[in-house]
Amino acid sequence: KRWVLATSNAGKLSELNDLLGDSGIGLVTQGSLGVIDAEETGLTFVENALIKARHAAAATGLPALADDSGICVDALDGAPGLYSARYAGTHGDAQANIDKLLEALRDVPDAQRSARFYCVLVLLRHANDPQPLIAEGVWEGRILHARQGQGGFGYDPVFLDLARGQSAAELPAALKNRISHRGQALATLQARLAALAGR
Ligand code: ITT
Repeated sequence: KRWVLATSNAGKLSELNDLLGDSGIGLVTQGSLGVIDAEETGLTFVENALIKARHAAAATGLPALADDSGICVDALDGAPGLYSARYAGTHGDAQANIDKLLEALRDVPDAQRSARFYCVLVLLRHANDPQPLIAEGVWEGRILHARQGQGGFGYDPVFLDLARGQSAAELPAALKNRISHRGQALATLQARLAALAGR
């Protein structure tokens, strides 16, 4: 089976490919099919994921998977949240986004640096599918005072996984996938699909 992945984010693509492993589902990116990014005009992660999946399904005729995600910091009232990819102004500039986040939290002590990654996955079987499969995942942690680690993408170098005492960028990719917001969301989505298939 082939699904179009409604993303231009290479980090998401790599993680979702790893997570789908030998499931029999092959992801093809919308970019490789000549589909340009949808405008993310929603006010929630769910809305944006639906917008992206519908756009990709309509343009390609394939089932479409979309991931809308971000990092929510309590001391910043949930920011960057929905705007995580463009927090510092330029879409996808992880260096600038992290710099801005560290600056915003400069004088905030550890006890008040709690944060969570949030991910919504939407699977549309076709563009007019009235019953999208929707799954979410949450990963709790804390914002570090400086970058640690080289792996992952986005905010991973400054996101501390409390249970392991390492940043998301220090965790082996397979471990990050097992515990992350995205890993949890995909596991839930796959369980739903399996339940549907078994009906
Ligand atoms: P697409 O819309 O093309 O999928 P995007 O990067 O614009 O890509 P989002 O609007 O969902 O996607 O923004 C998600 C941002 O949240 C992403 O750019 C990262 O900065 C951050 N993010 C999400 N998941 C992350 C993860 O696992 N590790 C680090 N940062 C993450």
